[in-house]
Formats: sequence, structure tokens, C-alpha cells
Amino acid sequence: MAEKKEKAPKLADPIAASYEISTQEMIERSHKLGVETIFDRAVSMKPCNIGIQGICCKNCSMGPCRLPLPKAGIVGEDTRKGLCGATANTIAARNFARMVAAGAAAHSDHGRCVAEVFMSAAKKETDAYKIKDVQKLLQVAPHLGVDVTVEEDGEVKDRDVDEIALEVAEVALNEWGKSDGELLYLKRAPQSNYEKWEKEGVKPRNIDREIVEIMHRTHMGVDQDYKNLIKQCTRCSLADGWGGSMLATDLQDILFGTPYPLQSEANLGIMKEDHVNIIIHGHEPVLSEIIVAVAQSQEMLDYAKGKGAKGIQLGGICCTANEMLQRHGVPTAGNFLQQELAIITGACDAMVVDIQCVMQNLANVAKCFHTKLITTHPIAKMEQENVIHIEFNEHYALEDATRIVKMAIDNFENRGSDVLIPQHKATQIAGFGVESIQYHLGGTFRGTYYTLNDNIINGRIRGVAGVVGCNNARSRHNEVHIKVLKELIKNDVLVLTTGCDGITAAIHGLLTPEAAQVHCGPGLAEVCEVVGIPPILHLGSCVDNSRILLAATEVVKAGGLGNDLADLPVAGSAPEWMSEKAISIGHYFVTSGVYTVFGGSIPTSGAPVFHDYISKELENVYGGKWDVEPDPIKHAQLMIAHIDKKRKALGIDKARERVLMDMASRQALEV
Ligand code: BF8
Repeated sequence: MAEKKEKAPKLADPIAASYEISTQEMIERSHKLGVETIFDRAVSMKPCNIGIQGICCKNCSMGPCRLPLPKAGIVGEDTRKGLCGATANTIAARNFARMVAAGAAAHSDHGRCVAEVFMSAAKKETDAYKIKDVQKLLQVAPHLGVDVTVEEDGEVKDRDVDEIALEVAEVALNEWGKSDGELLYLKRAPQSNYEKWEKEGVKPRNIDREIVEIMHRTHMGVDQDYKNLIKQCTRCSLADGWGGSMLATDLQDILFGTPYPLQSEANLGIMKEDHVNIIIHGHEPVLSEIIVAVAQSQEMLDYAKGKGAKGIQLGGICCTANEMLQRHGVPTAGNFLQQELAIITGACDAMVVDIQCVMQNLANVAKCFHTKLITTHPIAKMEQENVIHIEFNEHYALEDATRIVKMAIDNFENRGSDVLIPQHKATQIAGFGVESIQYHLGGTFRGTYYTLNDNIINGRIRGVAGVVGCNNARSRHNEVHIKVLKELIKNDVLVLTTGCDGITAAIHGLLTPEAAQVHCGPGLAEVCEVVGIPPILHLGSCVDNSRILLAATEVVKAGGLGNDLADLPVAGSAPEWMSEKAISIGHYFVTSGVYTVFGGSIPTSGAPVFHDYISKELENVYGGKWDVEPDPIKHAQLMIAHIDKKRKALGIDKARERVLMDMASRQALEV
């Protein structure tokens, strides 16, 4: 009998897989070298059609129970149920809730790790970490109920900074597991939002509890009311956005410095053939901060030169890239879908990973090259034998970082001759935050965000969009991001970005002030030119979405645009989302009052009643709601329509009509 021939694996078409040229080049190279990547797997493996609709329940061993929508749609009563009787709504809501819990857990556990390092620094147990930004410490402390002054003998005096830091560390760590009260940062939101959360009974009690409660409620036979499940999703996601993520951002700023705008570069082309290339990938900057310092030390530079390299080139992938970029200007090597490709250049001497968004296939790709793949976090190891684990510990941070950097340098000489670094990179201005927006777009005399508000009211800026989130191998890499972003700025919408959307915008050259003249509508272009900012402001990593919440809060405080985040002409978007963290972010955007559109699909379509609840009815409760639109232009237009709806409600739509005069009417006026 003739032997059955094994089918050749399907390969991705580089042009169809990515919108970005260096990614296309590297996919092509991976095919030549016979190295499989996520782009190829996305072609050969299709997603499960039932899972994608959110209606597969595997929460007990009687299932999985799968409840596909009938071909003709639901006619009459929806009688679908699992073995226990769970309806499609219950199953979809439970699955959605578990995504919120996982996303909130990821952000918040990152925050906890930072808080623990912060505690070590406050106790002066480590030389590697010190309080760097005292100003930020003094600004954050009162939000945690920590006094920055003390009264002695009838005199008000400044408190000792070390004492404040220690108390901030204690109070912050307590936010994860305190036994009573509510999250302290909730009161940073506009009063109207806070009161809504109070009225709805969704104020988070502590961060860990809300995550645990989702896991309990979604266990077999507990919460069977999709509205009640969504209530817990709200508590849990608010504990992420206004809790774990916000604490991560604040404590990182205090420890490592609050970012201010700086110039850098982005894309795989930042790697250098004659340098030792170290790519750092993951999320927690406690690791990357020390590696940056060590890699820049004279001792290591000399060591690298001794091994024949001209220097050490650091680059970042995913949110570690954003953390290192915004505080040190370290260039960005790529976004989520480019992680395997950085190794495929053949020039990556070490890839150092910590937590989140790290593909296990990196180990298989690294096996084909000389690259040392180093895991560093106790909760994130890999089973493959070629992976080296160097567990990072804040008490020995300098020693660990030195060992890692040396290992990369020693590996430089093992590089093969087959190296191909794509010659594409773009300049970027990044490092924005609540404080720098205030500096650039604020007013000295008339309230912090006065100038920004004024430009929104007069219509030069039509509104503000928060565009964030991942890449997804199910859509063409970067295309949806870029088309959404360009459509928004073309229509005078100022964009605040984080995460892989920020990296994407940088790679495609949208994070420069010059981009405004090319891509923006006349109003936004004018503001960008006068102020000297890009039309898309990069605010950092995904935990830094908390900066977007606080920037929006500053807009409310500055006045003239309503009293609640839901009153603002703003909208949210995650064009190519894929991670559970994005669902948690989406839900805290929505329940903080922001209309939020996701690209691709969200796993709710198989339960139309539940889907309608989150995409229609939630707006009546919190002012924000979910929406889904895969087409980038329609996606952006939905956001713009919402912004216009809010402008109308505020009575500022007329101002914009005047601004949008065409060139002919302007010239007529000037005559
Ligand atoms: O936290 S945007 S792919 S890197 S999950 Fe991951 Fe998504 Fe990128 Fe940062 Ni956020």
C-alpha cells in the first residue's frame, strides 16, 4: 500500500497577513528558513465557530455544552439550554465574566508586584530601587488618605518623605485585600460617576475579592442571571481600571519617574547588526528598568566591545517596550505579532521575557537560531528545554540584570552569518501622560485642562478617542489600527493611545507632530502645529489606560463639557483586540461612561439578549456601552457619530459647524 503523504503545512501570504513591510519581509524569511510563526498557524487553524459566539460552557464535566444559534436565527422563545438548564445568556455572560476576571487579575497582579517592590524600596531593603519622583509621591499620597503635612506645635510642616513612602506602600498593598470599605481611588472619578457606581451597588470592595467573586459566581450552579453577572463584571473591571492598573501606573511613576515627551524610534529596523541586541518583552518594568541601567553602564559597554560588538542595542516588544520607551526613550522593536519576527532576524542575542502576551512558540523559534530565550518571572516559565530561567528578585535585581546582559553579550559571537534586519523604522514622540497633556494643552491661569477644553468647545478638536489594545492574527496585522486612527484624526478627533495600538501608530509614523499636517483635519492640524504635539498621544502601556481615565477626569474638572465622563465627546476603541485584558479594559471604559467599539468580534453574539444588554441597555445605566465593528472606517465613524451626539447634547455642535467651513467659504470671508 502506498504510504500516505503528509500534507505540507499551509503558509501565510505575507502581504495578506500584515499591513506593514518589515513584518511582510520577516514572514517571507521565516518561510525560506522553514520556521513556523503565528501567521502560518492562523491560516491552517480556524477558530471554533461556537466558542467565538461565547456559547460553549465547559465549567463542569457534564459538558462542554455547546449552544449554537439555529441557522434561521431564533424564532419565538429561545429554548437552547445546557445539561443543567443554563441558558445561552447565562453561558455567554459567565464566559464574558471569566475574561474580565482574568484580565483584571493580570493587570492587578502586575500592580501588586510593583507595590511589593515599592514596599522594599520604601523600607530601603534594596539598592536597586529608590523613590525617584517625590513630586508624584506627594501628589498621589492624599488619594490614598496619606497626609503629606503634619501639625506640630500649631505649625504645619512637611512630613518626612520616607515616612510618606512607607505609608503609601502599606495603604496601596492593602487595596488588594482589605476587609472593609471600598477602593480608595474611586473618589478620583468625577462625583457624578462615583454616585452612579454607588447607586448601582458596584463599588469594588478590594481588588482580589472582586476577581475571586467572579470565579465563584461562574462556578457551576451559582449566578444564573446575566444582569447580575454583569454587575460583578462591573465591580471587577472598575477594580482593575480605578484600582490595580491605576496603582501600577502611579507606583511605577513614583519609583521610576513620571514620563515626559521624548523622541525615539520604532520597528524591527531599530536592531543593529554590529551591536549586541537584547529584546525585552512582557509587562512589568521592575525588570526592564534595571536591565536598561545595566546595559547602559560603562562596564557592560566595555565588555561588549571586548567581545567584538560596537555596543548594546536594547529594544522592546509589547508593553515592556512602552514602559522603557516612555521613561528612557528605548526604541520599540515591535508589537505583539512581531515577537517571533525579532528572533527571525537572526540578530537577537537574547530575548528576555516576564509576564503576559509572551507566545510559547518563541521557544521553538529561538531553537532555530542562536537566541537565548530567558524567562524571569516565577509565575511564567516555559516547558521547552532550550529556555533559560533566571528568576528575578528585587533584592538581587542588579546581580540578576548583570547576569542577563552578560549572557547576551557572550552570545554575540555565536550569531550565524545569516542575519537579515529589515531596514524600516520610524521616528516617534512618546511619553505623554496626564501631567504632560496639562503642560502642553493646559492653561496656567484658568484651570488645568482649559486650553484643551476650549479647543473642544470651539470645535477645532471634535472630540477625544482612546484607541488601545492588541494585534490579532485573525485580522491583517496593523491594518485596522491604522485605518481607524487615520479616519479619526482626519475628522479632527485627538487620539490618546496605549499598548500595541501605540506601537502600531509609532511604526507607521503617526506619532510625530509632522503627521498632523499630512493626516489631520484642519482644526486638529492647527492645534498640533501651534502646540507642537502629534495628533496621537502615546500614554504608555496597557495599565496606563488609567492615565486615559484620569485625563478624561481632568477634562470634566476643567469645566464646560458636562459633569460626568459620559457627558464628554469621547469614545473608546480596541481595533484588533485579542487578550482577556482588553475585555476588562473595555468594560471599565463602558462603565466609566465611555462608548467603546471593539474590532473583530466579541464572544457574545450567540446570546443576542445578553449582547443587546451590554451593547444597548448599559448606556441607560452608566452612559457607556459596548459596540462591535470589524470594518475600520465604519468603526471610526461610529465613534465620530457618538462624539457628535455628545457635542449636540452639550450644545457645542454649532461651534464646530462654523469651524468646518470649506476653503472657498474661508477665502470668501477673508476677502
Ligand atoms: O497589555 S495591547 S497584545 S502587549 S494585551 Fe498584549 Fe494586547 Fe499588546 Fe500589553 Ni495590552
